[in-house]
Amino acid sequence: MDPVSEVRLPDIGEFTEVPVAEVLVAPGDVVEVEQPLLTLESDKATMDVPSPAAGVVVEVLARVGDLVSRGSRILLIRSGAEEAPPEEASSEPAPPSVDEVAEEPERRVLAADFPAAPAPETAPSTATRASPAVHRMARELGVDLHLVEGSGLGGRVRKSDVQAFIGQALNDGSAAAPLPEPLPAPEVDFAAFGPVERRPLSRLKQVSGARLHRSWTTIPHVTSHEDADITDLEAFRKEINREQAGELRVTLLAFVVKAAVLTLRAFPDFNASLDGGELCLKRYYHVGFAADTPRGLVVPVLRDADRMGVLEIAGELARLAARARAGELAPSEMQGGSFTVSSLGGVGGTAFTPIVNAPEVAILGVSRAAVRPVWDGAAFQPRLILPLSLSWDHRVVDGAAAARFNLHLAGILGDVRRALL
Ligand code: CAO
Repeated sequence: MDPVSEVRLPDIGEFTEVPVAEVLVAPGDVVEVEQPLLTLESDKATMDVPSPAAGVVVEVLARVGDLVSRGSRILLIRSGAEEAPPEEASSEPAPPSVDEVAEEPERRVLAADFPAAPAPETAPSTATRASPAVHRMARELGVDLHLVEGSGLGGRVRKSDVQAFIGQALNDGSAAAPLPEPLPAPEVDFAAFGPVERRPLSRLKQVSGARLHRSWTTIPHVTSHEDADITDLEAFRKEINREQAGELRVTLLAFVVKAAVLTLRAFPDFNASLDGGELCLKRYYHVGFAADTPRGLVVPVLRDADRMGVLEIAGELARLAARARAGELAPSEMQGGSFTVSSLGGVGGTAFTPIVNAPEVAILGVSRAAVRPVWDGAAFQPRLILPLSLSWDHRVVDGAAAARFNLHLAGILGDVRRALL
């Protein structure tokens, strides 16, 4: 039988009566030389107490909370043993090792599922790989200790490891803690509340819905609103339509597209896409427009709108809208857009928040024009006012630029002579 010896606390420098924060071994554990036995935690420092010998732990004398100093008895160890004595072995499967438990997938899942749940203030179990102080530090800084490589004995994570991990994360841009998954929609038995009818979503709605959801959740949207006085433009439009004598119907949307292209020329950041860390500024002006069809929303793209006059734009809009409603658009007719206009003017509404058509940077929503009283400095005048709602990606542009964009656009729509400038 190998001799049993006492393990006492070695010299720990100036520290005396230091609380035991964590006991890392239990009777029957096989320990190696230098394997941490205890963690001590004072106000100023946290330290592991390594085993001076290899052997089997016979009895642990120190408990969490005990105050220990140099020479305090920590545990009894049967030195020289390579493995646990046969009488202590059981038919139960061996418990997982410290590392196995620490890396156990379930533990990660739980940690990710409940990131905001406070960790217990009691001393952690032997399954953890860091002292309570390090756990507390990691918790305060939002660091998942499972991701931190420990440089301490047996791979234990030290404060310096957490600091190094944060420094690295800040450098490589991965510092932000992953957001928790949104809660799934609650499962409700609607039929329990009254009669219901179920209808499958069209394929188009499934596809466009997924894209809209992606845009809405990945792009920081802001919508800026502006009113355009289109009283004169509407008179002009009617005059043009009279001249067309039914050959071509020029809708307001054609003027809006024309004015939008001229505004994009003046504000190129809105005719762009984020591409990696760069902004890809497009030198082409392909304007998509949302079209309501029996199958759902589609966005045909008017190519090279900058090379067209209003009449040509009107003709192209009518042609593409008809093809959209008939479900005849080719994929190429819905690709390559650099900016989108979504007009609900023919339907109604005073303002709305269009969702940016990623990877574009901005989308213009157009609501229904209405006659409103506008103060001209001396009296209220009845003016036809068109509400504009520009949604934009705040990663690329800011509010001042969006407000200027809208003012420029409203200026052209308010006086189409500006299109000549
Ligand atoms: N204010 C007042 N009247 C408006 C208007 C506005 N902003 N925009 C259009 N109108 C009028 C038109 O002038 C037209 O009247 P007239 O026949 O007297 O000229 C009437 O409303 C119908 O216009 P329209 O909708 O047929 O034509 P359009 O060029 O304005 O729009 C299209 C074409 C394809 C964009 C449209 O049919 C459509 O599908 N709109 C829905 C877009 C949509 O769903 N957007 C939301 C996307 S997010 O879900």
